[in-house]
Amino acid sequence: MLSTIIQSAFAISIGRAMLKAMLMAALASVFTVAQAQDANVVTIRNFMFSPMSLNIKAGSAVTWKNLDSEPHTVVSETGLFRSSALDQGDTYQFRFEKPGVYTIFCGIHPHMKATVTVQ
Ligand SMILES: [Cu+2]
Repeated sequence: MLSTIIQSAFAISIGRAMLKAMLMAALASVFTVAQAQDANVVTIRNFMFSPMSLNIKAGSAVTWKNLDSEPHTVVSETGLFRSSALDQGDTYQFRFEKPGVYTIFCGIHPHMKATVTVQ
């Protein structure tokens, strides 16, 4: 009798633990997806933007981060925005409200180009 109670209590606690683990896994995957969609980060490294083309939804922000020891800027070809010189580790953020294809370049090294496509 007692062993039955202990066994079923054990079974319930195992069940709960599994349920909790499954719930945590589900939450973790939702969180990862949400983060991935939100984190539109373009890194600047070796005088290149990476990724060179980025697709985002209207209303999303893009963050550029300079990893080079040389300063870089982030400039929109149409003059929509222009960052100040970003030193190593500095970031610049711009939120794209309107759909379109935006060409970005570095004002110091104009051969450095990238595009942001806003849907
Ligand atoms: Cu540059």
